[in-house]
Amino acid sequence: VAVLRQVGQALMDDAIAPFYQPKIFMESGEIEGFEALLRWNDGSGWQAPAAIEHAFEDPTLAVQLGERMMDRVIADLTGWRKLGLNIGRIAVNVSAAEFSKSDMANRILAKLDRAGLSPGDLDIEVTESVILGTQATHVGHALRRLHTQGVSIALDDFGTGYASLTHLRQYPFDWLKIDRSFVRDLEVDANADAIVSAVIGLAHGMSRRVVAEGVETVSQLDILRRRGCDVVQGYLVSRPMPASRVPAFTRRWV
Ligand code: G
Ligand code: G
Ligand code: NA
Ligand code: MN
Repeated sequence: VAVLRQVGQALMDDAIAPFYQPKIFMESGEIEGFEALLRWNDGSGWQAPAAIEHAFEDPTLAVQLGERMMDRVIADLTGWRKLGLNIGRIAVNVSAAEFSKSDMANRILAKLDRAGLSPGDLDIEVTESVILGTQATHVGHALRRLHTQGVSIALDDFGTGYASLTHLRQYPFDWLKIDRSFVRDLEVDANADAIVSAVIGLAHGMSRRVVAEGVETVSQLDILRRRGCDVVQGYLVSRPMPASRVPAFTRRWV
């Protein structure tokens, strides 16, 4: 309860903001896009959401946090476009509770349209738990509607939850994100390597692409390159950064 009140206050104080972490094409080295990650300012600085994670389960707060993130992402992206920066797509994480409103897809599409952005500018990341939740029907409908309009859909933390391979046929995923626990063990665990290779083969066989999360070392990068991974994300490239640092990063990177 204290956490929920804290988050409500943070929303009022404008103390919720996206940080951005780049995702890089393995082959060309170009920026594929950035993942928007929620940060909140507790008075001592910008914090990762661990302490307020329960807020994502509260239907009202989850919707408010999601709306705030989407509004901030759209404002940031609009500003970067005006500067002529090639930012790529922005990926936004969406929690199960945000799908409880059945018009969720249309609200997102309308926001993009009002800002003069296109659905192709946006990526939606969902975890396996989102598609297994009580809102599964809404989720399926919303994801298909977004995908039909050109929004990319990514299945986050792939391989760590309870989703079955059946979901890969039922939902329109463009991307599988290999969870960072597999990437972390790549160099020391042949089984992690085998799983990563199999996931990449599975994705490519279905004409989907793969992002490896949590890439921290050059040796992990080398293994992922040999396995045919499409895109990498992790501290090796950059930690999540405030919006103000994205233009300089983008200019320096190309
Ligand atoms: O850096 P990191 O600690 O940011 O993120 C922790 C967890 O919080 C991750 O599982 C991430 O997917 C999730 N998360 C980060 N930002 C958001 C957001 O805007 N919405 C939702 N629903 N989850 C987020
Ligand atoms: O669940 P999701 O994949 O959205 O969460 C992303 C989380 O992973 C965020 O908390 C982000 O800060 C964190 N993260 C991003 N890159 C790295 C990395 O290279 N190493 C570790 N340990 N965490 C990372
Ligand atoms: Na994510
Ligand atoms: Mn993830």
